[in-house]
Amino acid sequence: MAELKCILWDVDGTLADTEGDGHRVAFNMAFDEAGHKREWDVPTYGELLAVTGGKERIKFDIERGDMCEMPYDEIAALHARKTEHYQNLIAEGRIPLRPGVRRLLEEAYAAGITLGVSTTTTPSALDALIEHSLGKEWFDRFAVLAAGDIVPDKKPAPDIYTYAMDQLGMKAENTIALEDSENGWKSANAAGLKCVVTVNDYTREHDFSGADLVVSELGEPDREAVEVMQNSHDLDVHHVELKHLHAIMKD
Ligand code: XBP
Ligand code: MG
Repeated sequence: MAELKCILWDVDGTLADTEGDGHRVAFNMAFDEAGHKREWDVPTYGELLAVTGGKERIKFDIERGDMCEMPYDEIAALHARKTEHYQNLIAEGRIPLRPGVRRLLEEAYAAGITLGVSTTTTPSALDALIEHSLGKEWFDRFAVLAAGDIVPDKKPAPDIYTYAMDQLGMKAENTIALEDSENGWKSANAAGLKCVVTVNDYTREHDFSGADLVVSELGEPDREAVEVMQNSHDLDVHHVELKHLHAIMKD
């Protein structure tokens, strides 16, 4: 039983559905531009999401024989172009926040809860999403933006959560994670955090055994109730509110 002081947000799939229409499209644009005969369709990209990190994902596709061999600096350059394409797609305003994200962020910020980001994504890709989908004021409202290669091991390793908590001087017992994927949940769990999962089309069938609450989305008060798929604390949920996060921490 502990007090909720901090919420750490995952980005891709949690703040916004960035994977299918954002990252995937940007990877394909970079592949095409560089003359690689490879296109990641929606189901293929779903498989590849098991590998976190864009550079790691390309490397995996090469190692399994679906892309031509290239040295690591070429992978890094290809990924840098992908990030530029991604930033442009985000700047076009194509990817809105998921339902309830802004509402819960605002509620938590107004309540004085420390807010941070813990993501596998490249920092400049995160910056684009904050600027164009959330709003520039959130650069100051998030107390930490933990992203990408800042830690050696990406999710499902706990490193990015541990790093964010270290930066904030927060303890795991006072921090909750918001995630969308099995790798994200495993990362948060390995860091000792409680976790609420909002699934999406790519992650609906993932294994979230042990997560505190698994829902279809955070939801909104004026929309139909969210689908509750796992409810370890017997919460009464129409849409996920700060009171539910407090209740999970206190249980
Ligand atoms: C999602 C990821 C990322 C993105 C692509 O992580 O695994 O790799 O798919 O971003 P999270 P990059 O849900 O933790 O944000 O190409 O910038 O790696
Ligand atoms: Mg995610």
